[in-house]
Amino acid sequence: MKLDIKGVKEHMNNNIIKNLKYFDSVTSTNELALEMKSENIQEGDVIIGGEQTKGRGRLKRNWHSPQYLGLWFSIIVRPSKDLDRIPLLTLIGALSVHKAIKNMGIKTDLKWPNDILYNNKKVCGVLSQFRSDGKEIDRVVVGIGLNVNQKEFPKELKDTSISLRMIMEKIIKKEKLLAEILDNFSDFYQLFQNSEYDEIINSWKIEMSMLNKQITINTANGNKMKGKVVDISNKGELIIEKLNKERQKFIAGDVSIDKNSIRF
Ligand code: BT5
Repeated sequence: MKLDIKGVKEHMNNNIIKNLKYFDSVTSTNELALEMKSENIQEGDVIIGGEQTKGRGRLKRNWHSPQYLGLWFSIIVRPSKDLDRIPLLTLIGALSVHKAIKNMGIKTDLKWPNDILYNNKKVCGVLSQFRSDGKEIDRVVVGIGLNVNQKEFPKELKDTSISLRMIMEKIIKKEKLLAEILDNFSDFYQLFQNSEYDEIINSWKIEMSMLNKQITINTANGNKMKGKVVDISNKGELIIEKLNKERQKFIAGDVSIDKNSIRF
């Protein structure tokens, strides 16, 4: 069913989110949010799509976003922070969703940096992008894709994806859920603006099962590295310890937990 924006607003209670802008069909809510003229946006605008015809993942991957079956939206913020803190906003996006669905009784796992998994299947992905005018950040767009009411997925996603409906075995109302996610985002964003980074990272680490596990990380430039996850820095970097005990930080990458990984 189509999202009822009035219903979302009725459930929402925070100081950050100001305007919910709904489009029945968009190419990509992130794309739209990035393209809008500076004077037409403000912090706390949210662009929501009923469907996305060209939904995007990281590294130009596709994000399957069928009509009315999920929550496909982008939150626009204009933080007063240095660029190197921006990755934390991706973590905040995922944490906000994670907390809302935990409240529904669903226990999911946060996979650094941008995934929410249930039984190893992806229920949500986050893509943060920014626009800057020279040195200054003009806006950061935190794009969130949450599978809500799909009954099935296309062949290529079937084994790796899941929706809340498939988990709960019932149709989920999207309005209250979105309101809660936006309220959570607002709370975490306030911590971010107050530079309370450790609070954010601690909330993340509690819910992340890859801590202390052996993983392989594939970086955007094609490098592969193995190690044990030992921490997340307060800039949102994954810190791994290699066999020779040397530690290395990563700001992006695709992580897989190695089979037979031992929990230390
Ligand atoms: C992501 O990328 O997970 C980021 C997804 C962000 C989507 C939101 S929706 C609103 C906003 N507007 C956009 O255009 N994007 C954002 P990544 O980690 O690179 O994962 C992408 C991979 O996930 C794909 O290559 C597929 O394998 C898989 N995938 C695609 N659609 C999926 C879906 N609906 N559910 C689960 N997995 C999916």
